Amino acid sequence: MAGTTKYLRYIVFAFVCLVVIFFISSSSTVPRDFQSASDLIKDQSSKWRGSQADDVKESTDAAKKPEASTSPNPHAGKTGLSETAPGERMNATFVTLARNSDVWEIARSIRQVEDRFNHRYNYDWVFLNDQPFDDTFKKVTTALTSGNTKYGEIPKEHWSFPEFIDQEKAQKVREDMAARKIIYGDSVSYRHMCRYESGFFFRHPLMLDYEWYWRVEPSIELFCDINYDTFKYMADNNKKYSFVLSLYEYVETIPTLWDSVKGFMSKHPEHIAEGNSMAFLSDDDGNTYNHCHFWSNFEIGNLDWLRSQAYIDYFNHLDRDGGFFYERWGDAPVHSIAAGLMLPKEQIHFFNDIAYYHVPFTHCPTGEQTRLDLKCHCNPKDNFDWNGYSCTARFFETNGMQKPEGYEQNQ
Ligand SMILES: Nc1nc2c(ncn2[C@@H]2O[C@H](COP(=O)(O)OP(=O)(O)OP(=O)(O)O)[C@@H](O)[C@H]2O)c(=O)[nH]1
Ligand SMILES: *[C@@H]1O[C@H](CO)[C@@H](O)[C@H](O)[C@H]1NC(C)=O
Ligand SMILES: [Mg+2]
Repeated sequence: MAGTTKYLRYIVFAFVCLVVIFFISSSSTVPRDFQSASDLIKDQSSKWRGSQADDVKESTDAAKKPEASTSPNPHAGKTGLSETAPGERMNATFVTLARNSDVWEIARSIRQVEDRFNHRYNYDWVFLNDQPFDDTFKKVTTALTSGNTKYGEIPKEHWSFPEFIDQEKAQKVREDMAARKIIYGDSVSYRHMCRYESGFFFRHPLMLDYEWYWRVEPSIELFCDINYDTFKYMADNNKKYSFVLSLYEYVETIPTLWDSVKGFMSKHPEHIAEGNSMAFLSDDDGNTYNHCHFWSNFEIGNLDWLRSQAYIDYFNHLDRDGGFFYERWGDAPVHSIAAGLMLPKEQIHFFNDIAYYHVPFTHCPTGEQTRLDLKCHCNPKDNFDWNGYSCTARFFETNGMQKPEGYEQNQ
């Protein structure tokens, strides 16, 4: 019994000591309380601007005057982001396919695109939906964008089963894919979405007014400033299609896609470009598909190319073979194969400086100076490009391009 009380006394004593130590240590930051609110904010913002850890430590040092906590930021004011960019605008628009229920997820995306790029350029934004957009969707998205917004309903014939599709067969496929737990394998609407993005969005009446598009999906993130007109870059450099992430497609969703592509190639050899990117798509000179594709939830591209006879013939050929419904062909491999075969390889651009996230992958530039200059907030460790599941290394190799600074640390 006496032993227990002794221990109890030790514990109480130890506790009192801890309280005293805590008080002494925390009292050393007391002068902070006498800093003005604006000094505190400056303090915090210098942390966020990424000034050296030493400066942050100094600011909590009781002996230092509050002024010592702010250090000149070498990056300050360099981008002039608050101003509207001078010069002409391109014939271009953002485009988003979305449901009314996606409003808050697309709101997040818009805010990021505006903050990082479009508040200087004020490009238009076209929203497309198989249902009429509701007032909330229109109100929220219009408030967030700096350009004109347009809301389009998709004509029924672009979002339904073509008459040549055998409904029973398509249903069996969905049941089978559901049983095999293939992602979106049982979804009809997902298939309409993929087919729409593959063959129709660029022909929507609202899109006919434009030459260039930038596709934006719900819940994406942009991690770096974009201080130049990406559409103009595409035009000036003779680019037609672009990407930030590439990967291997889930084989179960496209077992016969390449057979259909081969059928197209022999039917329309005139549409196959000299000096194309076949080496990106196939390891055996076109016999089989290696499943590499550009991730199409991000795209900056040329609408006139998608509206060209070559692309329309390609889409119609694939559509006829039925794989949008009898399998689950995605618009990413469909667009990628088109770009890979029908464009000279120099016309496909990798935007290393557009840092991007769509669940579950991140593109973050590996070069430190790039990230500092562009005020990036992504962790380079999250970059997917030089990982074995990405096809971006293959893109660099097939194009004879030099890999960006810092890529080795990322493998
Ligand atoms: N209007 C409409 N838009 C849709 C429908 N299904 C998907 N979308 C949109 O089509 C795009 C792609 O759909 P997602 O659900 O993002 O498909 P995903 O990117 O493959 O998969 P997640 O990992 O879920 O993002 C998004 O912009 C969606 O908002 C639909 O039934 N109707
Ligand atoms: C923009 O591009 C579309 C499609 O090419 C074209 O029809 C339209 O005339 C262009 N508008 C302007 C202002 O150049
Ligand atoms: Mg998505």
